[in-house]
Amino acid sequence: MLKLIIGNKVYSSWSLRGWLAVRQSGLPFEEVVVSMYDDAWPERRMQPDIRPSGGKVPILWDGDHPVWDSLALIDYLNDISGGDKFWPADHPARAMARSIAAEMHSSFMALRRQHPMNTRHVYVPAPLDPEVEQDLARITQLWWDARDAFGADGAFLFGEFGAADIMFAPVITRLVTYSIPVPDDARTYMNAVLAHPFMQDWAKGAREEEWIIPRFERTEQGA
Ligand SMILES: N[C@@H](CCC(=O)N[C@@H](CS)C(=O)NCC(=O)O)C(=O)O
Repeated sequence: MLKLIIGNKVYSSWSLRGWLAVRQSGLPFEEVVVSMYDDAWPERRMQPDIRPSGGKVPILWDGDHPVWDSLALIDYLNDISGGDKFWPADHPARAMARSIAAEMHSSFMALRRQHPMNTRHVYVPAPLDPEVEQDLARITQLWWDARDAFGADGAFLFGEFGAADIMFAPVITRLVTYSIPVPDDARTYMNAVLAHPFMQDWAKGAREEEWIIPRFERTEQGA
């Protein structure tokens, strides 16, 4: 059976992607949640079950074989689960889905650094850094373009829930956490992702966690 090692559900954005990918594959898996950045973490991340990824989560074990890095997880899970659950079949849609998933993986550093994932709170709105505004403009444009061209058959970027939605899911939780305003079409898409049963399951797991990682907490907390 597959084994997926992930970090704190409240805080670990890459873990959310890996976990959604395993759920999307439909394959049975064992879930192991580890607490990141506590006193034991430096040693924990160098144990044989996490070390192959360079000490990062998520890491997926298929028997003796590790797979790490969220895009690699998606592609590996796609390969072993029939090849039809992650990427649109149609080539133009597939080209765009792969491009925006890769862009999410490599970009939007200002948003990622300044607004770390934290599903526990909804903070009061605060002024945004211009670089974060640029990231958000690009992301919401990508969502619009995908939905406009390829999303007519469903509520997600390419109609059905898939790899591109998985890659953007932690952006969506950040937009909620930091009360960041978005256009109506983006809000509609966000609500569809947040209502997805896999996201609801993750949110339930996060609500049950008690770990606090101070570096990902803001002091001025809203409702
Ligand atoms: N590029 C990796 C990023 C993985 C990553 O940075 N994970 C974070 C948690 S969200 C981590 O393991 N941080 C712990 C550390 O670096 O010590 C992916 O796509 O999965």
